[in-house]
Amino acid sequence: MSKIKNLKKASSRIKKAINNKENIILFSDADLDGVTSLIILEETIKNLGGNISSRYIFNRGKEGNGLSENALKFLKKYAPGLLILMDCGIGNFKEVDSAQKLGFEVLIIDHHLILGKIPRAEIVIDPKQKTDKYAFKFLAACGICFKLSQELLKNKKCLSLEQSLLELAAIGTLSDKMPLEEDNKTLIEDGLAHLPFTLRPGLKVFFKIFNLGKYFVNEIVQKIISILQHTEMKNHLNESYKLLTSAHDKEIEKKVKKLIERSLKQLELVKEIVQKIEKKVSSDSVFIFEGEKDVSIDFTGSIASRLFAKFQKPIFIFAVKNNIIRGSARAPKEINSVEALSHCSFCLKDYGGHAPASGFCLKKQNLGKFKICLEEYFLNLDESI
Ligand SMILES: [Mn+2]
Repeated sequence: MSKIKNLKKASSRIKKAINNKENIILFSDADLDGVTSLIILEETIKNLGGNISSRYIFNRGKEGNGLSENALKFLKKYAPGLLILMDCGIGNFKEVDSAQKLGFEVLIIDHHLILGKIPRAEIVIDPKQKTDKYAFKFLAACGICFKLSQELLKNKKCLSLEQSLLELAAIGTLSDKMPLEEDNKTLIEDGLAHLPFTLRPGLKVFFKIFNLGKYFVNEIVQKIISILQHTEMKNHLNESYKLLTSAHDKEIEKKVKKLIERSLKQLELVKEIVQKIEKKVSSDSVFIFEGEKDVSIDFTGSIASRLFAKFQKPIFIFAVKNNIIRGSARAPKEINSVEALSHCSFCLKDYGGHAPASGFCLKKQNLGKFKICLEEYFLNLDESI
């Protein structure tokens, strides 16, 4: 079977960077797919004797989607070097150019839909590129990073490392709600088989708190996902990253219990907002379009998913902050949410994602125009079906 396009090329480039002691910068999304992608590559590169100059998990609410001028301002001190973008990047046309001007070579590892063109990065891995002949198109970013890790470790296989990275790939793939078939099915089955015996202190603790006699492995994994999917950020890293990479310390159980408490509170808040929106929805609306002032961008996705489960129609939920609107979209099978956003891209600052689930950002002044544009899009779609 053929390999994912540019996987080999990326592996050779990373090996060259390790051998030449170049700066390597790992940059990822803050959700669990992004964080597990970052850790998989970090631990693989370290295992091969490489050094990571900087890790940067971006803050969607503050910096927008993927690489930003703000992040580059911070990272430029590491140029020249190899900048690796994970679970993001495929829509960062301008920012990739800026990174190169600063002296970076850019490697994109993404799995989101291609938005018409491809950024001018040195190497782009995204199985959704038309020119990628790899048959399976629905790996999460962490699944691609796991395959890249295997390519990198080819002659230096270490079973315990591979198992430990598989555990992360399984968690990241499940958290991104990728289809549970083909490559994903294998990754998840293998990863879940190892998880109860994990050596990673930050995962071990969950199996201590949620007893395996009481819960199935996949139930515990779902708990891990809901607790670690969105955690607080400090110095461009989040608590999930810190927990999943920490050595054992006596405080670890206490820290996880705090995270559990916080995620329960967040869940309550999400439920409240969902109920509030449910009351506003009229049964004949073609799509749901609602904004909330106090909601964090981290939760627009889970609010949209809950509403989608109930109404089964296109959902657009957004947060408003400093005149900038960021939100999440969900859509039923017959509708491509990214296509809808792309139809209205003239009102948007950025957008991207997958057909059933995507994200968008715009200036507040364009909100009215955006809604009208979506109305028109869904009306035309209705007529053509
Ligand atoms: Mn992802």
